[in-house]
Amino acid sequence: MPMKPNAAIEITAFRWVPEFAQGVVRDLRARWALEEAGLDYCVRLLGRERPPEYLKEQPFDQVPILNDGDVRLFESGAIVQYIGDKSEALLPRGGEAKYRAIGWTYAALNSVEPAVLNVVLIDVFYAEQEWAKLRRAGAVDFAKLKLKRVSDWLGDKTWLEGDRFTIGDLMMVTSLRFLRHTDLVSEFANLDAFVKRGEARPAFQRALEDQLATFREHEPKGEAA
Ligand SMILES: N[C@@H](CCC(=O)N[C@@H](CS)C(=O)NCC(=O)O)C(=O)O
Repeated sequence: MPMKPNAAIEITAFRWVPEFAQGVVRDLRARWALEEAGLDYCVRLLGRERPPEYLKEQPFDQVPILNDGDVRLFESGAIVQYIGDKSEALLPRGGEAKYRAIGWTYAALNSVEPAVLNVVLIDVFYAEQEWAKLRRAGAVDFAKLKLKRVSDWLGDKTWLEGDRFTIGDLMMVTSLRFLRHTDLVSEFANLDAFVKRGEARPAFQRALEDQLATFREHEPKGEAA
């Protein structure tokens, strides 16, 4: 298990989050990539209130960041690409294959995730608001269009670029998992199978279990919950 207290690579994660976010907080991406790469890492846990200095590490006060010696990174996409650069298991070494894998990380973050998060925001944070009830159908249609595009591209391939798993798949699977409270992904059988293939990878399982174990350990008790 690459999670080691004194490892050179450090990431940040939350000590605890409410149940709707457990298993999808974005440090999962860093953990999963590090597990795939077989790189040891340690985790600095943060609470709901971050120390003001954290803004110097993450300008948006979010998780994750990654520190590795002189390299200090924020944004899960950049972090996963950095880890990919350290491991051919995640990112082809050069040429078109490398940049197509990187391109899919942008596609996940920029073409798919905003549409996905629109639905999540409505369902999780604003479900009771009148405007959200009116907006939901449109948001779902837009998300479905994005899912259909990915599904059509994927076809009967195992991963987005064929037989080989890359950081692009890692990012896409984690973006699609934000919809786990809906049936939207399972409406596309190949996309559903794609997400399940990602989740079945031992590296993903270890990453998920480590994130969830932290939340179990720090579950608020009594009135603080
Ligand atoms: N674009 C950023 C988004 C990071 C992000 O949204 N992190 C969430 C957890 S998944 C967070 O820290 N939320 C707390 C907050 O925004 O206050 C990335 O991909 O790293």
